[in-house]
Amino acid sequence: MSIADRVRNPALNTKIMSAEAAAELIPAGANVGMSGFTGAGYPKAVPQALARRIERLHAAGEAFRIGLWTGASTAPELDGALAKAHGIEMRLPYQSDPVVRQQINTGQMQYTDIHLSHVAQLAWFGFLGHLDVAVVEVAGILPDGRLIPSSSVGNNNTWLDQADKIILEVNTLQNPGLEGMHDIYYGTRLPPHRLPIPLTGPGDRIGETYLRCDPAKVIAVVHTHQPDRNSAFAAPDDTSQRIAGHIIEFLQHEVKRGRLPADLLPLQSGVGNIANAVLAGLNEGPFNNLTAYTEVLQDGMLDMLRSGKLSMASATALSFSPGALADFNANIDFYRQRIVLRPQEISNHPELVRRLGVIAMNAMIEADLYGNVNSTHVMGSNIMNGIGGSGDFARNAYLSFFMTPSVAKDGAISCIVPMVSHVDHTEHDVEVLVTEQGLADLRGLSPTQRARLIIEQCAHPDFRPALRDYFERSQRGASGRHTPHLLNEALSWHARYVETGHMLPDAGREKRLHLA
Ligand code: 0RQ
Repeated sequence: MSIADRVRNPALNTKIMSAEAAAELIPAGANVGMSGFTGAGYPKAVPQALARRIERLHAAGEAFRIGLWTGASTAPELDGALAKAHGIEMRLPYQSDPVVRQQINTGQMQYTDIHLSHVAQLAWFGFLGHLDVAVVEVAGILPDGRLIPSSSVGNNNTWLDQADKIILEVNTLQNPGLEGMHDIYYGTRLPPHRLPIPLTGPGDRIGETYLRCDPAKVIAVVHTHQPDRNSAFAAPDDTSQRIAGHIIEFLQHEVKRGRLPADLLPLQSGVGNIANAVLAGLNEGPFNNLTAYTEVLQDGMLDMLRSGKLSMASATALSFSPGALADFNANIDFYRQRIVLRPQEISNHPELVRRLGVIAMNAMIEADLYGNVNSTHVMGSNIMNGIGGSGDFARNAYLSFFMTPSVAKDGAISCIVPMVSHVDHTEHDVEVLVTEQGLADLRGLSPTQRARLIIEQCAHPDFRPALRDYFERSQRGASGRHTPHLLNEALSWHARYVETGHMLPDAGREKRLHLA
Protein backbone atom coordinates (compact mmCIF):
# COMPACT_ATOMS: atom_id res chain seq x y z
CA MET A 1 0.00 0.00 0.00
CA SER A 2 1.47 3.34 -1.02
CA ILE A 3 1.43 6.67 0.81
CA ALA A 4 -1.28 7.93 -1.58
CA ASP A 5 -3.57 5.11 -0.43
CA ARG A 6 -2.97 6.06 3.18
CA VAL A 7 -3.34 9.87 2.85
CA ARG A 8 -6.84 10.20 1.47
CA ASN A 9 -7.45 13.85 2.37
CA PRO A 10 -6.60 16.09 -0.62
CA ALA A 11 -5.54 19.09 1.49
CA LEU A 12 -3.21 17.00 3.64
CA ASN A 13 -1.80 15.32 0.52
CA THR A 14 -0.34 18.68 -0.46
CA LYS A 15 1.51 18.82 2.90
CA ILE A 16 3.60 15.71 2.18
CA MET A 17 7.29 16.54 2.53
CA SER A 18 10.58 14.99 3.62
CA ALA A 19 11.38 14.35 7.27
CA GLU A 20 14.21 16.89 6.94
CA ALA A 21 11.84 19.60 5.74
CA ALA A 22 9.36 18.78 8.51
CA ALA A 23 12.10 18.85 11.18
CA GLU A 24 13.00 22.39 10.07
CA LEU A 25 9.52 23.48 11.18
CA ILE A 26 10.14 22.68 14.85
CA PRO A 27 11.44 25.78 16.66
CA ALA A 28 14.20 25.83 19.27
CA GLY A 29 12.83 25.65 22.79
CA ALA A 30 9.52 24.14 21.65
CA ASN A 31 7.58 21.67 23.74
CA VAL A 32 6.93 18.78 21.39
CA GLY A 33 4.31 16.11 22.11
CA MET A 34 5.27 12.94 20.28
CA SER A 35 3.35 9.71 19.94
CA GLY A 36 4.83 6.49 21.28
CA PHE A 37 4.19 4.06 24.09
CA THR A 38 6.47 1.14 25.08
CA GLY A 39 8.25 1.18 21.75
CA ALA A 40 5.05 1.25 19.70
CA GLY A 41 3.58 3.87 17.39
CA TYR A 42 6.31 6.47 17.83
CA PRO A 43 7.40 8.74 14.95
CA LYS A 44 10.59 7.41 13.40
CA ALA A 45 11.73 9.70 10.58
CA VAL A 46 11.11 13.20 11.97
CA PRO A 47 12.92 12.68 15.32
CA GLN A 48 15.98 11.32 13.51
CA ALA A 49 15.93 14.23 11.04
CA LEU A 50 15.53 16.63 13.97
CA ALA A 51 18.49 15.01 15.73
CA ARG A 52 20.65 15.51 12.61
CA ARG A 53 19.53 19.14 12.43
CA ILE A 54 20.36 19.67 16.12
CA GLU A 55 23.82 18.15 15.62
CA ARG A 56 24.49 20.55 12.73
CA LEU A 57 23.27 23.53 14.75
CA HIS A 58 25.33 22.56 17.80
CA ALA A 59 28.41 22.12 15.58
CA ALA A 60 27.83 25.67 14.37
CA GLY A 61 27.62 26.88 17.97
CA GLU A 62 23.86 27.40 18.02
CA ALA A 63 21.79 26.24 21.00
CA PHE A 64 18.80 24.02 20.25
CA ARG A 65 16.88 21.82 22.67
CA ILE A 66 13.27 20.81 23.02
CA GLY A 67 10.91 19.64 25.74
CA LEU A 68 9.92 16.10 24.79
CA TRP A 69 6.56 14.74 25.92
CA THR A 70 5.34 11.29 24.89
CA GLY A 71 2.94 8.57 25.98
CA ALA A 72 5.64 6.43 27.60
CA SER A 73 8.93 4.89 26.41
CA THR A 74 9.88 5.07 22.74
CA ALA A 75 12.97 3.69 20.99
CA PRO A 76 16.51 4.49 19.82
CA GLU A 77 15.20 6.33 16.73
CA LEU A 78 13.38 8.83 18.95
CA ASP A 79 14.68 9.07 22.52
CA GLY A 80 18.10 7.68 21.63
CA ALA A 81 18.70 9.90 18.58
CA LEU A 82 17.55 13.13 20.25
CA ALA A 83 19.49 12.41 23.44
CA LYS A 84 22.69 11.59 21.51
CA ALA A 85 22.33 14.98 19.83
CA HIS A 86 21.92 16.57 23.30
CA GLY A 87 18.61 17.90 22.04
CA ILE A 88 16.32 17.20 25.01
CA GLU A 89 16.03 19.80 27.76
CA MET A 90 13.06 18.26 29.59
CA ARG A 91 11.68 14.74 29.22
CA LEU A 92 8.31 13.51 30.46
CA PRO A 93 6.45 11.33 31.52
CA TYR A 94 8.42 8.01 31.20
CA GLN A 95 11.56 6.70 29.52
CA SER A 96 13.60 3.52 29.35
CA ASP A 97 16.37 4.55 26.95
CA PRO A 98 19.98 4.01 28.05
CA VAL A 99 21.26 7.33 26.64
CA VAL A 100 18.37 9.31 28.10
CA ARG A 101 18.84 7.55 31.45
CA GLN A 102 22.55 8.34 31.48
CA GLN A 103 21.91 12.02 30.72
CA ILE A 104 19.25 12.28 33.43
CA ASN A 105 21.51 10.61 35.98
CA THR A 106 24.44 12.88 35.14
CA GLY A 107 22.25 15.97 35.44
CA GLN A 108 22.39 16.89 31.74
CA MET A 109 18.66 16.37 31.15
CA GLN A 110 15.66 17.27 33.31
CA TYR A 111 13.06 14.56 33.78
CA THR A 112 9.65 14.64 35.34
CA ASP A 113 8.30 11.19 36.11
CA ILE A 114 4.49 11.19 36.06
CA HIS A 115 1.68 8.68 36.62
CA LEU A 116 0.73 7.84 33.05
CA SER A 117 -2.99 8.41 33.59
CA HIS A 118 -2.28 11.94 34.82
CA VAL A 119 -0.34 13.27 31.86
CA ALA A 120 -3.25 14.29 29.62
CA GLN A 121 -5.09 16.11 32.37
CA LEU A 122 -1.92 17.90 33.51
CA ALA A 123 -1.51 19.14 29.94
CA TRP A 124 -5.17 20.22 29.88
CA PHE A 125 -4.81 22.00 33.23
CA GLY A 126 -1.83 23.91 31.77
CA PHE A 127 0.45 22.57 34.50
CA LEU A 128 3.14 21.37 32.07
CA GLY A 129 3.44 24.59 30.06
CA HIS A 130 2.39 25.20 26.47
CA LEU A 131 2.48 22.47 23.84
CA ASP A 132 3.89 23.90 20.61
CA VAL A 133 4.09 20.98 18.21
CA ALA A 134 2.61 17.46 18.02
CA VAL A 135 4.47 14.79 16.02
CA VAL A 136 2.20 11.78 15.75
CA GLU A 137 2.59 8.50 13.88
CA VAL A 138 -0.64 7.30 12.24
CA ALA A 139 -1.62 4.36 10.08
CA GLY A 140 -3.56 6.56 7.67
CA ILE A 141 -5.61 9.70 7.04
CA LEU A 142 -9.30 9.54 6.07
CA PRO A 143 -10.82 11.72 3.31
CA ASP A 144 -12.34 13.97 6.00
CA GLY A 145 -9.00 14.46 7.76
CA ARG A 146 -9.58 12.14 10.74
CA LEU A 147 -6.65 9.88 11.56
CA ILE A 148 -6.35 6.10 11.76
CA PRO A 149 -4.29 5.55 14.92
CA SER A 150 -1.19 3.39 14.86
CA SER A 151 0.03 0.64 17.23
CA SER A 152 -0.38 2.85 20.31
CA VAL A 153 -2.74 5.64 21.33
CA GLY A 154 -1.00 7.08 24.39
CA ASN A 155 -1.65 10.81 24.69
CA ASN A 156 -2.15 11.39 20.96
CA ASN A 157 -5.68 12.79 21.22
CA THR A 158 -4.44 15.29 23.79
CA TRP A 159 -1.34 16.29 21.82
CA LEU A 160 -3.45 16.79 18.65
CA ASP A 161 -5.93 18.92 20.61
CA GLN A 162 -3.41 20.97 22.54
CA ALA A 163 -0.57 21.63 20.10
CA ASP A 164 -0.49 24.74 17.92
CA LYS A 165 0.97 22.78 15.01
CA ILE A 166 0.86 19.16 13.94
CA ILE A 167 3.29 16.97 12.01
CA LEU A 168 1.91 13.58 10.98
CA GLU A 169 4.09 10.59 10.17
CA VAL A 170 2.18 8.09 8.08
CA ASN A 171 3.81 4.70 8.55
CA THR A 172 2.93 2.43 5.64
CA LEU A 173 4.51 -0.52 7.44
CA GLN A 174 1.78 -0.44 10.09
CA ASN A 175 -0.94 -2.94 9.25
CA PRO A 176 -3.96 -1.21 7.62
CA GLY A 177 -6.02 -3.74 9.53
CA LEU A 178 -5.38 -1.71 12.71
CA GLU A 179 -8.32 0.41 11.53
CA GLY A 180 -11.25 -0.29 13.81
CA MET A 181 -9.22 -1.52 16.79
CA HIS A 182 -9.15 1.84 18.61
CA ASP A 183 -11.63 3.56 20.88
CA ILE A 184 -10.85 7.24 21.40
CA TYR A 185 -12.87 8.79 24.21
CA TYR A 186 -13.63 12.49 23.84
CA GLY A 187 -15.93 12.87 26.83
CA THR A 188 -13.36 14.08 29.36
CA ARG A 189 -14.22 17.48 30.81
CA LEU A 190 -12.29 19.73 33.14
CA PRO A 191 -13.42 20.04 36.76
CA PRO A 192 -15.99 21.07 37.92
CA HIS A 193 -17.80 19.74 34.84
CA ARG A 194 -16.57 16.16 34.93
CA LEU A 195 -19.01 13.29 34.43
CA PRO A 196 -18.66 9.57 35.14
CA ILE A 197 -16.80 7.72 32.38
CA PRO A 198 -19.39 5.30 30.92
CA LEU A 199 -17.24 2.18 30.84
CA THR A 200 -18.37 -0.83 32.84
CA GLY A 201 -16.59 -3.73 31.11
CA PRO A 202 -13.06 -4.08 29.71
CA GLY A 203 -14.38 -4.54 26.16
CA ASP A 204 -16.79 -1.58 26.14
CA ARG A 205 -16.44 0.92 23.35
CA ILE A 206 -17.30 4.40 24.60
CA GLY A 207 -15.63 6.64 22.04
CA GLU A 208 -14.70 6.99 18.38
CA THR A 209 -12.67 4.81 16.03
CA TYR A 210 -10.50 7.67 14.77
CA LEU A 211 -8.46 10.55 16.14
CA ARG A 212 -9.89 13.98 15.52
CA CYS A 213 -7.47 16.39 13.87
CA ASP A 214 -7.88 19.98 12.69
CA PRO A 215 -6.35 19.95 9.18
CA ALA A 216 -5.59 23.67 9.46
CA LYS A 217 -3.02 22.90 12.18
CA VAL A 218 -1.19 20.26 10.11
CA ILE A 219 2.08 21.74 8.83
CA ALA A 220 3.64 18.56 7.44
CA VAL A 221 2.84 14.99 6.50
CA VAL A 222 5.84 12.66 6.33
CA HIS A 223 5.99 9.15 4.92
CA THR A 224 7.75 6.42 6.93
CA HIS A 225 8.05 2.71 6.36
CA GLN A 226 9.83 1.47 9.47
CA PRO A 227 9.00 -1.13 12.12
CA ASP A 228 8.32 -0.47 15.80
CA ARG A 229 10.99 -1.42 18.37
CA ASN A 230 9.76 -5.04 18.63
CA SER A 231 12.31 -6.41 21.10
CA ALA A 232 12.28 -10.11 21.89
CA PHE A 233 11.48 -11.36 25.40
CA ALA A 234 13.76 -13.73 27.27
CA ALA A 235 12.22 -17.18 27.64
CA PRO A 236 10.86 -17.49 31.21
CA ASP A 237 13.72 -18.59 33.50
CA ASP A 238 13.46 -20.53 36.73
CA THR A 239 13.14 -17.38 38.88
CA SER A 240 10.32 -15.85 36.85
CA GLN A 241 8.55 -19.21 36.59
CA ARG A 242 8.64 -19.58 40.35
CA ILE A 243 7.23 -16.05 40.79
CA ALA A 244 4.48 -16.90 38.31
CA GLY A 245 3.79 -20.16 40.16
CA HIS A 246 3.33 -18.38 43.51
CA ILE A 247 0.90 -15.88 41.98
CA ILE A 248 -1.19 -18.55 40.26
CA GLU A 249 -1.38 -20.67 43.39
CA PHE A 250 -2.47 -17.60 45.37
CA LEU A 251 -5.16 -16.73 42.83
CA GLN A 252 -6.50 -20.29 43.01
CA HIS A 253 -6.63 -19.98 46.78
CA GLU A 254 -8.54 -16.71 46.49
CA VAL A 255 -11.08 -18.32 44.15
CA LYS A 256 -11.52 -21.20 46.64
CA ARG A 257 -12.07 -18.72 49.46
CA GLY A 258 -14.73 -16.95 47.37
CA ARG A 259 -12.77 -13.72 47.20
CA LEU A 260 -12.36 -13.89 43.42
CA PRO A 261 -14.69 -15.28 40.73
CA ALA A 262 -13.54 -18.42 38.87
CA ASP A 263 -12.67 -16.36 35.80
CA LEU A 264 -10.87 -13.86 38.07
CA LEU A 265 -11.17 -10.11 37.40
CA PRO A 266 -9.57 -8.04 34.61
CA LEU A 267 -5.81 -8.45 34.64
CA GLN A 268 -3.20 -5.70 34.44
CA SER A 269 0.32 -6.77 33.78
CA GLY A 270 3.43 -4.58 33.81
CA VAL A 271 6.15 -4.77 31.21
CA GLY A 272 9.25 -6.95 31.18
CA ASN A 273 10.27 -10.56 31.35
CA ILE A 274 8.74 -11.43 34.73
CA ALA A 275 5.36 -10.02 33.73
CA ASN A 276 5.58 -12.02 30.51
CA ALA A 277 6.41 -15.18 32.47
CA VAL A 278 3.36 -14.67 34.72
CA LEU A 279 1.20 -14.44 31.62
CA ALA A 280 2.82 -17.58 30.21
CA GLY A 281 1.99 -19.29 33.52
CA LEU A 282 -1.62 -18.12 33.35
CA ASN A 283 -1.83 -19.41 29.78
CA GLU A 284 -0.94 -22.88 31.07
CA GLY A 285 -2.95 -22.43 34.26
CA PRO A 286 -6.44 -23.39 35.42
CA PHE A 287 -8.31 -20.12 34.72
CA ASN A 288 -10.49 -19.59 31.67
CA ASN A 289 -12.46 -16.81 30.04
CA LEU A 290 -10.12 -14.17 31.46
CA THR A 291 -10.08 -10.49 30.47
CA ALA A 292 -7.39 -7.81 30.62
CA TYR A 293 -7.63 -4.12 31.43
CA THR A 294 -4.02 -3.10 31.12
CA GLU A 295 -1.81 -0.55 29.44
CA VAL A 296 0.48 -2.65 27.27
CA LEU A 297 -0.26 -5.86 25.43
CA GLN A 298 2.88 -7.92 25.11
CA ASP A 299 3.51 -11.42 23.77
CA GLY A 300 2.05 -13.21 26.78
CA MET A 301 -1.39 -11.65 26.33
CA LEU A 302 -1.38 -12.33 22.61
CA ASP A 303 -0.69 -16.02 23.34
CA MET A 304 -3.59 -16.02 25.78
CA LEU A 305 -5.94 -14.41 23.26
CA ARG A 306 -4.94 -17.00 20.67
CA SER A 307 -5.40 -19.92 23.06
CA GLY A 308 -8.77 -18.56 24.15
CA LYS A 309 -7.73 -18.25 27.82
CA LEU A 310 -8.22 -14.52 27.42
CA SER A 311 -11.47 -13.49 25.80
CA MET A 312 -10.60 -9.83 25.33
CA ALA A 313 -7.97 -7.24 26.21
CA SER A 314 -8.04 -3.46 26.60
CA ALA A 315 -4.76 -1.50 26.44
CA THR A 316 -3.18 1.64 25.05
CA ALA A 317 -0.25 0.02 23.19
CA LEU A 318 0.92 -3.16 21.51
CA SER A 319 4.47 -4.18 22.35
CA PHE A 320 5.40 -7.39 20.59
CA SER A 321 8.51 -9.36 19.76
CA PRO A 322 9.09 -9.89 16.02
CA GLY A 323 7.51 -13.36 16.20
CA ALA A 324 4.40 -12.14 18.01
CA LEU A 325 4.08 -9.23 15.59
CA ALA A 326 4.11 -11.63 12.61
CA ASP A 327 1.29 -13.61 14.26
CA PHE A 328 -0.62 -10.40 15.03
CA ASN A 329 -0.32 -9.18 11.44
CA ALA A 330 -1.30 -12.54 9.96
CA ASN A 331 -4.39 -12.79 12.18
CA ILE A 332 -5.36 -9.17 12.63
CA ASP A 333 -9.06 -9.77 11.91
CA PHE A 334 -9.17 -12.27 14.79
CA TYR A 335 -7.34 -9.91 17.13
CA ARG A 336 -9.41 -6.85 16.15
CA GLN A 337 -12.47 -8.60 17.62
CA ARG A 338 -10.66 -9.04 20.91
CA ILE A 339 -8.42 -5.96 21.42
CA VAL A 340 -9.44 -2.37 22.17
CA LEU A 341 -6.74 0.33 22.14
CA ARG A 342 -7.61 3.45 24.15
CA PRO A 343 -5.96 6.72 25.22
CA GLN A 344 -3.70 6.10 28.23
CA GLU A 345 -5.86 8.46 30.27
CA ILE A 346 -8.63 5.83 29.91
CA SER A 347 -6.59 2.59 29.86
CA ASN A 348 -5.06 3.61 33.21
CA HIS A 349 -7.91 5.65 34.66
CA PRO A 350 -8.22 5.31 38.47
CA GLU A 351 -12.03 5.49 38.27
CA LEU A 352 -12.12 2.59 35.81
CA VAL A 353 -9.44 0.49 37.49
CA ARG A 354 -11.41 0.74 40.72
CA ARG A 355 -14.78 0.09 39.06
CA LEU A 356 -13.60 -2.97 37.14
CA GLY A 357 -11.72 -4.41 40.12
CA VAL A 358 -8.47 -4.90 38.25
CA ILE A 359 -5.85 -7.42 39.44
CA ALA A 360 -2.60 -5.43 39.14
CA MET A 361 0.76 -7.18 38.74
CA ASN A 362 3.82 -4.96 38.52
CA ALA A 363 7.55 -5.45 38.83
CA MET A 364 9.63 -3.48 41.32
CA ILE A 365 13.24 -2.71 42.16
CA GLU A 366 12.98 -3.23 45.91
CA ALA A 367 10.55 -3.42 48.81
CA ASP A 368 11.14 -2.79 52.47
CA LEU A 369 10.19 -4.66 55.60
CA TYR A 370 6.95 -2.71 55.93
CA GLY A 371 5.82 -3.07 52.31
CA ASN A 372 6.89 0.24 50.79
CA VAL A 373 7.96 -0.27 47.18
CA ASN A 374 10.58 1.40 45.02
CA SER A 375 9.93 0.95 41.29
CA THR A 376 12.13 3.66 39.87
CA HIS A 377 15.45 4.37 41.60
CA VAL A 378 18.72 2.48 42.02
CA MET A 379 20.43 3.31 45.32
CA GLY A 380 18.09 6.21 45.95
CA SER A 381 19.52 8.59 43.39
CA ASN A 382 19.70 7.01 39.94
CA ILE A 383 16.52 6.74 37.90
CA MET A 384 15.92 3.45 36.10
CA ASN A 385 12.80 4.08 33.99
CA GLY A 386 9.91 5.75 35.78
CA ILE A 387 6.71 4.98 37.66
CA GLY A 388 4.82 4.40 34.43
CA GLY A 389 1.34 3.10 35.02
CA SER A 390 2.20 1.10 38.11
CA GLY A 391 0.77 3.69 40.51
CA ASP A 392 -2.42 4.17 38.48
CA PHE A 393 -3.13 0.48 38.89
CA ALA A 394 -1.61 -0.35 42.28
CA ARG A 395 -3.53 2.19 44.33
CA ASN A 396 -6.87 1.52 42.68
CA ALA A 397 -6.72 -2.22 42.04
CA TYR A 398 -8.91 -4.88 43.63
CA LEU A 399 -5.72 -6.75 44.38
CA SER A 400 -2.24 -5.34 43.87
CA PHE A 401 0.88 -7.53 43.45
CA PHE A 402 4.47 -6.34 43.30
CA MET A 403 7.09 -8.83 42.22
CA THR A 404 10.86 -9.09 41.86
CA PRO A 405 13.64 -11.65 42.10
CA SER A 406 14.78 -11.65 45.75
CA VAL A 407 18.28 -10.53 44.77
CA ALA A 408 19.87 -8.40 42.03
CA LYS A 409 23.40 -8.10 40.63
CA ASP A 410 24.40 -11.73 41.12
CA GLY A 411 23.26 -11.77 44.73
CA ALA A 412 25.14 -8.64 45.86
CA ILE A 413 21.88 -6.74 46.38
CA SER A 414 18.87 -7.84 48.39
CA CYS A 415 15.62 -6.62 46.86
CA ILE A 416 14.13 -6.79 50.36
CA VAL A 417 15.78 -4.06 52.44
CA PRO A 418 15.22 -2.42 55.83
CA MET A 419 14.03 0.84 54.24
CA VAL A 420 13.52 1.50 50.52
CA SER A 421 15.91 4.09 49.13
CA HIS A 422 13.05 5.78 47.25
CA VAL A 423 9.28 5.36 47.67
CA ASP A 424 6.93 5.03 44.70
CA HIS A 425 4.20 2.89 46.24
CA THR A 426 3.58 3.33 49.91
CA GLU A 427 2.73 0.48 52.27
CA HIS A 428 -0.92 1.52 51.81
CA ASP A 429 -0.91 0.57 48.12
CA VAL A 430 0.87 -2.75 48.28
CA GLU A 431 -1.12 -5.87 49.07
CA VAL A 432 0.95 -8.82 47.95
CA LEU A 433 4.74 -9.06 47.57
CA VAL A 434 6.20 -11.91 45.53
CA THR A 435 9.73 -13.16 44.91
CA GLU A 436 10.90 -16.56 43.72
CA GLN A 437 11.24 -17.42 47.45
CA GLY A 438 7.55 -17.02 48.14
CA LEU A 439 4.59 -14.72 48.52
CA ALA A 440 3.66 -12.39 51.37
CA ASP A 441 -0.04 -11.57 51.65
CA LEU A 442 0.04 -8.26 53.50
CA ARG A 443 -3.67 -7.55 53.53
CA GLY A 444 -4.94 -6.40 56.90
CA LEU A 445 -1.59 -6.74 58.67
CA SER A 446 0.15 -4.21 60.88
CA PRO A 447 3.68 -3.06 59.95
CA THR A 448 5.44 -5.45 62.34
CA GLN A 449 3.28 -8.39 61.22
CA ARG A 450 4.16 -7.51 57.63
CA ALA A 451 7.88 -7.34 58.40
CA ARG A 452 8.00 -10.88 59.79
CA LEU A 453 6.14 -12.25 56.81
CA ILE A 454 8.19 -10.40 54.21
CA ILE A 455 11.48 -11.56 55.74
CA GLU A 456 10.42 -15.19 55.99
CA GLN A 457 8.47 -15.43 52.73
CA CYS A 458 10.22 -13.10 50.27
CA ALA A 459 13.83 -12.37 51.33
CA HIS A 460 16.66 -14.50 49.97
CA PRO A 461 18.03 -16.91 52.63
CA ASP A 462 21.47 -15.21 52.41
CA PHE A 463 19.94 -11.95 53.63
CA ARG A 464 17.36 -13.25 56.11
CA PRO A 465 19.65 -13.29 59.18
CA ALA A 466 20.72 -9.68 58.65
CA LEU A 467 17.13 -8.57 58.08
CA ARG A 468 15.92 -10.43 61.18
CA ASP A 469 18.74 -8.85 63.16
CA TYR A 470 17.83 -5.35 61.95
CA PHE A 471 14.14 -5.92 62.71
CA GLU A 472 14.76 -7.34 66.20
CA ARG A 473 17.11 -4.52 67.14
CA SER A 474 14.66 -1.95 65.71
CA GLN A 475 11.95 -3.29 67.95
CA ARG A 476 14.18 -2.73 70.94
CA GLY A 477 15.88 0.50 69.91
CA ALA A 478 13.40 2.51 67.83
CA SER A 479 11.64 5.54 69.28
CA GLY A 480 8.25 3.95 68.47
CA ARG A 481 6.98 0.40 68.16
CA HIS A 482 4.48 0.87 65.32
CA THR A 483 6.96 1.03 62.41
CA PRO A 484 10.25 0.47 64.20
CA HIS A 485 13.33 1.79 62.45
CA LEU A 486 16.86 2.54 63.54
CA LEU A 487 17.13 5.72 61.54
CA ASN A 488 20.92 5.93 61.51
CA GLU A 489 21.06 2.43 60.16
CA ALA A 490 17.98 2.23 57.94
CA LEU A 491 19.73 2.94 54.66
CA SER A 492 23.12 1.56 55.63
CA TRP A 493 22.60 -1.44 53.31
CA HIS A 494 22.46 0.86 50.29
CA ALA A 495 25.38 2.94 51.52
CA ARG A 496 27.43 -0.22 52.03
CA TYR A 497 26.63 -1.43 48.53
CA VAL A 498 27.70 1.88 46.98
CA GLU A 499 30.91 1.74 49.01
CA THR A 500 31.83 -1.93 48.78
CA GLY A 501 29.74 -3.50 46.02
CA HIS A 502 27.82 -5.77 48.41
CA MET A 503 24.95 -5.16 50.80
CA LEU A 504 26.29 -7.52 53.46
CA PRO A 505 29.22 -6.27 55.58
CA ASP A 506 31.56 -9.18 54.96
CA ALA A 507 30.93 -10.17 51.36
CA GLY A 508 31.81 -9.02 47.90
CA ARG A 509 34.11 -6.18 48.85
CA GLU A 510 35.98 -6.62 45.61
CA LYS A 511 32.86 -5.72 43.62
CA ARG A 512 32.35 -2.08 42.74
CA LEU A 513 29.12 -0.44 41.70
CA HIS A 514 28.90 0.75 38.12
CA LEU A 515 25.68 2.65 37.85
CA ALA A 516 24.29 3.13 34.35
O1 0RQ B 1 19.71 -3.95 35.73
O2 0RQ B 1 19.53 -3.82 33.30
O3 0RQ B 1 21.66 -3.28 34.48
O4 0RQ B 1 20.84 -5.65 34.39
O5 0RQ B 1 17.27 -3.23 37.42
O6 0RQ B 1 15.73 -5.38 36.48
O7 0RQ B 1 15.14 -7.70 37.09
O8 0RQ B 1 15.60 -7.09 34.64
O9 0RQ B 1 13.51 -6.37 35.87
O10 0RQ B 1 13.18 -5.49 33.48
O11 0RQ B 1 11.29 -6.31 34.98
O12 0RQ B 1 12.46 -4.15 35.43
C1 0RQ B 1 11.04 -2.19 38.21
C2 0RQ B 1 12.80 -1.51 36.56
C3 0RQ B 1 12.00 -3.90 36.71
C4 0RQ B 1 10.49 -2.16 35.73
C5 0RQ B 1 11.60 -2.42 36.81
C6 0RQ B 1 18.31 -3.83 38.21
C7 0RQ B 1 18.62 -5.14 37.50
C8 0RQ B 1 18.54 -4.70 36.05
C9 0RQ B 1 16.04 -4.31 35.63
P1 0RQ B 1 20.51 -4.20 34.36
P2 0RQ B 1 15.05 -6.72 35.97
P3 0RQ B 1 12.58 -5.62 34.83
C10 0RQ B 1 3.23 -0.71 33.61
C11 0RQ B 1 4.07 -0.92 34.75
C12 0RQ B 1 8.20 0.76 36.65
C13 0RQ B 1 7.13 1.00 35.63
C14 0RQ B 1 6.02 0.03 35.75
C15 0RQ B 1 9.95 -0.76 35.76
C16 0RQ B 1 17.38 -3.70 36.06
O13 0RQ B 1 9.43 -3.05 35.90
O14 0RQ B 1 10.51 0.15 35.15
O15 0RQ B 1 5.86 -0.70 36.71
N1 0RQ B 1 8.83 -0.54 36.51
N2 0RQ B 1 5.19 0.00 34.76
O16 0RQ B 1 19.88 -5.61 37.86
C17 0RQ B 1 19.62 -2.25 42.09
C18 0RQ B 1 17.86 -3.47 43.01
C19 0RQ B 1 17.54 -3.94 41.71
C20 0RQ B 1 18.32 -3.47 40.65
C21 0RQ B 1 16.75 -4.80 39.89
N3 0RQ B 1 17.15 -3.85 44.07
N4 0RQ B 1 18.89 -2.63 43.15
N5 0RQ B 1 19.36 -2.63 40.83
N6 0RQ B 1 17.80 -4.04 39.55
N7 0RQ B 1 16.58 -4.75 41.21
C22 0RQ B 1 3.98 -0.57 32.27
C23 0RQ B 1 4.38 0.84 31.95
O17 0RQ B 1 4.25 1.71 32.71
C24 0RQ B 1 4.93 1.15 30.61
